[in-house]
Amino acid sequence: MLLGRRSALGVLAGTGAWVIGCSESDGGGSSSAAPNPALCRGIEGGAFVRAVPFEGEGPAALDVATGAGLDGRLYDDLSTLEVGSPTTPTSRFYIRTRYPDRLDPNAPWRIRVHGLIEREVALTLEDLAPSSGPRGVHLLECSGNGGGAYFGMLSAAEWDGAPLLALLDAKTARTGAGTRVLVSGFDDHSQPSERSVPGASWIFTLADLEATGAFLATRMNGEPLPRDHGFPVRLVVPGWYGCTCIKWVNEISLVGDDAPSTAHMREFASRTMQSGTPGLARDFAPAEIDQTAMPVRVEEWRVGERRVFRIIGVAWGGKRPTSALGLRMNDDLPFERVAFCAPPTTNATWSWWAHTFVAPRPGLYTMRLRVEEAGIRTRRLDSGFYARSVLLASA
Ligand SMILES: Nc1nc2c(c(=O)[nH]1)N[C@H]1C(S)=C(S)[C@@H](COP(=O)(O)O)O[C@H]1N2
Ligand SMILES: [Mo]
Repeated sequence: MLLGRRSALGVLAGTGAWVIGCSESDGGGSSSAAPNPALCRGIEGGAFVRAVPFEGEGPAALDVATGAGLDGRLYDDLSTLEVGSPTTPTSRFYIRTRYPDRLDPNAPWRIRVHGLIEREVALTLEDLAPSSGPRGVHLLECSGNGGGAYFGMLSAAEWDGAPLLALLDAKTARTGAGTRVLVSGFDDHSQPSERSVPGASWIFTLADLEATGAFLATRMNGEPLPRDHGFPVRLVVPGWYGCTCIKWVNEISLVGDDAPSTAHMREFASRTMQSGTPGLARDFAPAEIDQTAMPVRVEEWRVGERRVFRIIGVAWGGKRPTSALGLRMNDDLPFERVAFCAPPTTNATWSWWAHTFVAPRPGLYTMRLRVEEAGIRTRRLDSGFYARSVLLASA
C-alpha cells in the first residue's frame, strides 16, 4: 500500500526530485502527490534537529492578548498548532479589537432590527435560542493579516449559532425595497485608536446571507463566546474575511439597493480586494477569501548523513477543495506538488500539507505556493502576499 511503511529514503524519494538531482515535476500540473499522513507526523527514520525561524517577519508577541479596544490584538502562533488540527484552541484564537470597555457584560442584550421592515423589533438572546445549533468548524482570517505578526490573524473554531436569514424571515416582514441587510456591532471604546476607525458594520445581500449560511454565533468551541470574540453574539460569515464578522452585534437594518457603503466597509475596501472604494454597498464584491496557502513551520531534520528540511503548511479559502498545490522553495527552483496530510474535503477550515527539501546551496529561500488546477481564483496568493522566507543550510 502506498502509505504503508517505507524506509526514510523511500519516503523522501516519493516527495521530491532531489534524490536524482533534477526535477521531474515541471510545474505544469502533471505530477500529483498522494496524501502523506506519515510525513505529517515526522520523517520516518530521521531525527528532528530544530525549527527554522521565518526571516523578515515580526516582531510580535504570539498567543498573548495585548493592548486595548480597537488596537487590542492577539496573534496566534500557527507554527505550534497541532499538525492536522482543524481548529485553534479558544485561548489562542486571534483577536482583532478587544472587548469594548464601555459595554456592560451583565446588561441584557438586545439587537434592534429596523429599516425597511413592517415593524421594528428587538431580538433577545432568547429569540435566537430556538434556531441556534452547531454550525460546524469555520475559520476566520483578518484581511489585514501579514508577516508583521507571523500571519497570526488566522484561526478556526467550532461554532454554535442561529442562521441570520432564517431568523430575520421568522421575526420580521420585509418591505419590497428591503433587499440588503446591514449588521452593526457595538464599537465604542474609551481608548482612542491609532489605527482603526470605530464603528463596525457590513452590508450583505439576502443572497450573500443565503449562500454563505451566515449565522449569529453565541458559542465557540463548545463554550459561550468569550468577551473578546464578541460576547454575547457575533456574526460569522463562512468563507468571508473577518472584517465582515461583526462582533457585539446590536443592530440589524434592512436597507435598499441605494444604501451607501459603511465607513467600516470603506476602511476594508482594498484589503478585501474591492476595485477602489465604492460609495455604494451594491458596488462591493463579496469579501470572499480566495483559495490560498502558506508554510507555517519549517523544520531541520537529520536523515542519515543528510540535512533535510520538512515544510509544514496550511491551505485555506476558496470554494471547492483542491489538492493540486505546488510549492517553489525559491524563485530559481521548480514548483513541486506538496502532499496533503489527508485529502482536503472542505473549504470551511484549513487543510494541512507537508513537503521535504534538501537545500542545494546554503542561504535564503523564499517559498511560494500556487494552485495547479484551473478555475480556482487565487488573487492574494498569486500576488506574493503569503511568500515566506527561511535561511537554510545545505545538505
Ligand atoms: N464590533 C466590532 N466587530 C468586529 C471588529 C471590530 O473592530 N469591532 N473587527 C472585525 C475584524 S477586522 C476582524 S478580523 C474580526 C476578528 O474577530 P476575532 O477578534 O474574534 O478574531 O472581527 C471583526 N468584527
Ligand atoms: Mo480584520
